[in-house]
Amino acid sequence: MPKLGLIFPRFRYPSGDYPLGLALLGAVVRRELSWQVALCDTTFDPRLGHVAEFLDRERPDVVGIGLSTLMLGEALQVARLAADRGIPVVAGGPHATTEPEELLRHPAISAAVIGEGERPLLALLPMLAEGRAAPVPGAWVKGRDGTVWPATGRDPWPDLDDLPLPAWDLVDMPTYLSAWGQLDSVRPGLRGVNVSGARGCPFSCTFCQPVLDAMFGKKLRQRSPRSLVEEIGALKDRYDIEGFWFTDDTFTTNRHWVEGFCDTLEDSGLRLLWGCTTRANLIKPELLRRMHSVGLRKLGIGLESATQRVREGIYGKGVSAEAVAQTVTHAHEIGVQTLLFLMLGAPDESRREMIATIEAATRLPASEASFSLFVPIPGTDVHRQMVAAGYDLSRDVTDYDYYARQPFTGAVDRRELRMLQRWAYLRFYSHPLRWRSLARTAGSRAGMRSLGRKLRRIAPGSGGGA
Ligand code: B12
Repeated sequence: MPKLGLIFPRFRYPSGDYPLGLALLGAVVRRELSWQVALCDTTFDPRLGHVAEFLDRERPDVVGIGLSTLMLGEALQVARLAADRGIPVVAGGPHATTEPEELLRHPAISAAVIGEGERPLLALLPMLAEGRAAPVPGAWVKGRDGTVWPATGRDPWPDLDDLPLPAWDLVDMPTYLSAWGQLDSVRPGLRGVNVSGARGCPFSCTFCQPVLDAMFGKKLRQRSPRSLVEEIGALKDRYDIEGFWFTDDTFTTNRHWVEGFCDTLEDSGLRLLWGCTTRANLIKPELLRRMHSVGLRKLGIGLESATQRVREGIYGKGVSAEAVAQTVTHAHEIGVQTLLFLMLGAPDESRREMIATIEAATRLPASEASFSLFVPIPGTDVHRQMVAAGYDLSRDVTDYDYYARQPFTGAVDRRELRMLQRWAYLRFYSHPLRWRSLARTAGSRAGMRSLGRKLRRIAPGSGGGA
């Protein structure tokens, strides 16, 4: 029986978020092609030697690598290890979606899949295993003589309910469960896992689109509440989870669907705690109350910047600061914690504007805040706009570090920007509004572990923790 070797080359910023996309691909390949599948995940053992051992032990017929832009450098090294052993390599994930041509220029890579990988992979595997090359919907393919067939478009999976359960047996789930931290502020050390309920995003934030569009399309496609609750039930049976977090970009886009999900979850009797991310203008207090009644305890909300000029003029967010303040306050009153997403360092953002964002976030009764440094991801609208405005973004993307360094010089220099980021965390978490939850975190070993991971991200010379 032929074998697929999947590789998740996450060498930096380990986190408790398991490679859900790869686990799904593994399950689909097993079900549809009856191939064997093995998975090498470098998250908790980030060494090239670990990958080489995997390749020599498993001897896969084809290797599939999933990569975001942050993983590009290591992914190319991993591809070379496979090619040195004569194994054809197919790349997929966000970076393959936005830069397929660039990836195919690399001698070790034979195909790059655009967006959803399930259908293209099923078509590619038998072909690559036989050493053939031909056009495949949803993939860029390179022949042995260097001929390249571009993808004619995406080839999405038509019915999300028809996907098998992710192949959890391929992943080190016990380690992921203990490293998972999405609901740590609710209860430190809570055992949980991520789930995905939908694909597609109808919104147009310039720091994200059209990358998400290219991956999953503009139209929102949702799983039925029943299929989702079955997956959550299976996770409870197998791993005794206490909670879960939705990776969906905007969980409450469709209110009726959310109500249906809440009913189905309630009927299941599972009684788990959970969280999700949404836009502040898409969740009214009645819906929040209903979600809270079936276990919602945390909501991720993007404010990005408190100033209209940056939030709307540069990021095109389409959500007012007032809507964010209202939703955070309502959630607080109802008993749902909020995690605010903010960015510092837009191209010409001034120190004063950044301080306004830090102060606005600090005043809100949110339990957590994530102050990222703004980084223009290749393929996004804001990246294009910056290039048109004359910014030099030619820097090698393998040198990008989304947490600790900007690849361009903005109105505030890099050193000061990092200082502002550290000050933002200090200011936010030292405010009396956060004292209670800080005390809870400090009082437990799991809480301190999770705090340590977050602090490593902003510490001088940092390299780990997500
Ligand atoms: C959950 C999540 C995370 C988790 C980690 C998830 C993980 N296990 O890697 C956390 C919170 C840690 C995270 C961190 C970051 N993330 Co993130 N994240 C997401 C999110 C919201 C959901 C991912 C997911 O589970 N999707 C559902 C599964 C089913 O899809 P999937 O994994 O993409 O897999 C499908 C395809 O990509 C493809 N595929 C994937 N691998 C492979 C492999 C092969 C061989 C093939 C053929 C196909 C294929 O097929 C899969 C099934 O259809 C996405 C947005 C989104 N809606 O997808 C952003 C997203 C992936 N993240 C992004 C970014 C930028 C980041 C950060 C850099 C941001 C930051 N400053 O914090 C960091 C970097 C982390 C890192 N090491 O790379 C970008 C990536 C853009 C890019 N060009 O790389 C995305 C697309 C959001 C966006 N639009 O900006 N993230």
